[in-house]
Amino acid sequence: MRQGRKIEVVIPALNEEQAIARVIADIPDFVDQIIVADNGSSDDTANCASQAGAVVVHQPERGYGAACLLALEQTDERSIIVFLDGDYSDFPEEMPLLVDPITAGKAQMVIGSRAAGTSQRGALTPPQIFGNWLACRLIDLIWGLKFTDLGPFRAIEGKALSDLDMRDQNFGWTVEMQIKAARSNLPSLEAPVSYKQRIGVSKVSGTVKGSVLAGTKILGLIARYALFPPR
Ligand SMILES: Nc1nc2c(ncn2[C@@H]2O[C@H](COP(=O)(O)OP(=O)(O)O)[C@@H](O)[C@H]2O)c(=O)[nH]1
Ligand SMILES: [Mg+2]
Repeated sequence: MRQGRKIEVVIPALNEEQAIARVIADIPDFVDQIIVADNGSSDDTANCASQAGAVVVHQPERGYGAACLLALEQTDERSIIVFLDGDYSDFPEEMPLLVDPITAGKAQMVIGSRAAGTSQRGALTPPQIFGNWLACRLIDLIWGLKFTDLGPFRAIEGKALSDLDMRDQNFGWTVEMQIKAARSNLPSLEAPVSYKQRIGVSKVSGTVKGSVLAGTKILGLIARYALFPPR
């Protein structure tokens, strides 16, 4: 509980056995539940996560978004939901920066911006920096809401998140949430967060294939929502 609000953390994880226990250990004590959504990791991620005190859900459908959607079934709409990566690149101890504006009623969604914060050299790849900047510029141009990053570390009101009716099964999850927040004028803020080199191997931006797939998916979603806005 934080300022009388229940706080639940969702961590999508794929083969993060080296990092997941350290991520969970650094999560502040005020968090009520930690849910690790495992996508059939071939390493010991699930076991390491449950030994570290997390609830583990198993999502057979591969994909970051699919993992988040399954984890959300374990959460309470009255909670504040915090998303965090499982590779120890975020600083879980900075969670109050994201949660407190929501408990204070200043916002319903807070994005942790690595662009506005301090990143360790090499923690963000040049295509990632450019891609996030371009996506944020387009969201501002099309829907008039300013963001500086599509950062994974973020907090949102549980009810607001379910009202956004999230659908994306993989790399489009973060941008879908920000597009829908902009389209529905959800009171949103950013907070500068720190970012460091991950432990282990990247599944997305650290690979050419992952970067191209993620980049295409992100720009494709922006184009789709701009040209064929769902009623
Ligand atoms: N469950 C699940 N998690 C994933 C998948 N792909 C990536 N992740 C997790 O999502 C987070 C971000 O992925 P990562 O490889 O670090 O991408 P990067 O930060 O863009 O390099 C990490 O915690 C990964 O373990 C997936 O297909 N399923
Ligand atoms: Mg990462």
